[in-house]
Amino acid sequence: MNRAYAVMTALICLLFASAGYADQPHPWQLDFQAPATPIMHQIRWFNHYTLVFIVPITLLVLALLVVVALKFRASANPVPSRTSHNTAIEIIWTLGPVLILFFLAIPSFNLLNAQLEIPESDMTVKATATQWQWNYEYEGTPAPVAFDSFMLKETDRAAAGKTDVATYPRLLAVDNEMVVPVGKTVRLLVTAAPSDVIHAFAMPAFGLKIDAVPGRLNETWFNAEKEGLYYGQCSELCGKDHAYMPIAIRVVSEDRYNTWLAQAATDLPGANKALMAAVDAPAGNLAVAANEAK
Ligand SMILES: [Cu+2]
Repeated sequence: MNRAYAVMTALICLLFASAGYADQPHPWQLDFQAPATPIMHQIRWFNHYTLVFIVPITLLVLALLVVVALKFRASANPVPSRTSHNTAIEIIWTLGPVLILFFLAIPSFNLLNAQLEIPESDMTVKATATQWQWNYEYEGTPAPVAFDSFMLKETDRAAAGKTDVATYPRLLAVDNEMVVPVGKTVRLLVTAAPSDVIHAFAMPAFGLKIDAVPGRLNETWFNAEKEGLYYGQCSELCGKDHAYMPIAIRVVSEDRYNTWLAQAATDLPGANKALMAAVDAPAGNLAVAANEAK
């Protein structure tokens, strides 16, 4: 029994390991995408916690409706009760919901606080939305690093070295990903270009969703826990190509990030190619990484 369980677990791990590197929605997915930041862990926990209240309440209301419809229907109950007050019941149905709301409000405010209170950050990236692409600007770097990020065109796949559709899915992959180091607190400034429209920066695995408004600088943060390639989308209807301005964040080790950043200032395509070669090549490099980790 135990052995069967272990085999099952191993199989499931293998199944997800292949898809796990690029964090994106899966066919028939239930629940959220796998969390990759502390905030998303908290959101996921709060979702499940809320369900503990919602499910019994929904079932209770359904049961009451069924009982009332059957027991008090005109044919079974020709003379209806004329009761208009019942102090005990009124106290219960006032205090009950107050208590329930109290138990929901406390963790809800905690979560809001955690999202809105930006911890001391290690770096700042400004994301600017335009119809219909994103621009990323790294603040406070030795040399300025800023670039546009467009959805990857199918015709550009081969040239970009992004032929693997599992890692670089259609409609989600981009030409230039935002690159950040793992385990670092990234302060994210989000806006839209002047005289553009409202967009929204959303990254489900990070629990991030914030409006990009022209003339307004919104601020949020994330701290990615594991390396990988994460996908999100513009989440505010912004015109005909709203569906075609995805967001891709590549989380890499600090060393690789620093190497990338240094090269990206002068040669972004070269920096991206070098980074991809380092992280995408599976077996060989993983073994090297594992050895380095020891
Ligand atoms: Cu948009």
